[in-house]
Amino acid sequence: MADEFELATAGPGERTPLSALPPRDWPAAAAELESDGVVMLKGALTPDAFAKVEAAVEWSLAHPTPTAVRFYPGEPATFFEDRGRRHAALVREIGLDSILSALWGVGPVWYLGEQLFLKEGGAARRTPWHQDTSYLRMIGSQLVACWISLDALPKAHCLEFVRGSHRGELHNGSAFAAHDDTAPLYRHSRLPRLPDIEADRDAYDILSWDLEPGDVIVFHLGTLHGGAGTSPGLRRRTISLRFLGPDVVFDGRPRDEIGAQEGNDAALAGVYAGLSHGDPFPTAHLTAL
Ligand SMILES: O=C(O)CCC(=O)C(=O)O
Repeated sequence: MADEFELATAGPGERTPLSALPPRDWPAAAAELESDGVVMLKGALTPDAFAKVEAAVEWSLAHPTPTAVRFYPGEPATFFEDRGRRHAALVREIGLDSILSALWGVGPVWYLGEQLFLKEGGAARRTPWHQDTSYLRMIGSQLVACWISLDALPKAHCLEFVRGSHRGELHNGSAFAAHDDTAPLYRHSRLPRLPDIEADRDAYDILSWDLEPGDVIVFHLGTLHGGAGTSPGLRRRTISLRFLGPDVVFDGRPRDEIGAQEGNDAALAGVYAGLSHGDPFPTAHLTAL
């Protein structure tokens, strides 16, 4: 199953070197990612690469995994989410591994998997503010998502980021509860509850952009991010492809003092098994690019 998409549509995943990608000031982009926790790479995908991402997302939407969910099921607009590790070949073909090596200055790059979001059928609500590191047990600077929207998005509907928040504290996750975006995921946790950023937006340095097909946002998984609600008539398909590099180690701090540690990503329990705080991840459990 893991290779189904690769076999069906993408071939073996031939690598795209940095020299074949649109040129960029990579040191400047790397500095922005390090200081802000996020960088928007304008036109990072060639039209051919973008078409491949679109085909991959459409394939995934047509072949949901057993973990696919519809958030806020009582609401008329669809807010669909799914995750998997079915697009390593795509990553190589469109050059995301080359981009990350350029941003980090080192290899190797490992693929953690993809998460898909589909919002359609009316005004779908904002994605609650959160840090992805609340749902993972990983620490390090080389821990990022490449977030790609297949649909042109005005800034008001783009994912938003709190500048520099990847250097701040780790919060409890959002439970994605309909009544309260900050409702904690872990019920018995020492992690502080998420701040209500929406209630006090002026107190935060919030970044977002007008996006066109081909743009890629790279963000550190500790960066507070949220937003990207839709208005009627706007269909928004996005994919977040997640990666780690060699400086990432196991985060042994408990997420919940009593309950399960993995939040909504039980698939990672096997990756964490037997590790102590600060241990590197055994490469056998990771997808090398
Ligand atoms: O696209 C979205 O609405 C959410 C994206 C997100 O939270 C993520 O990629 O971690």
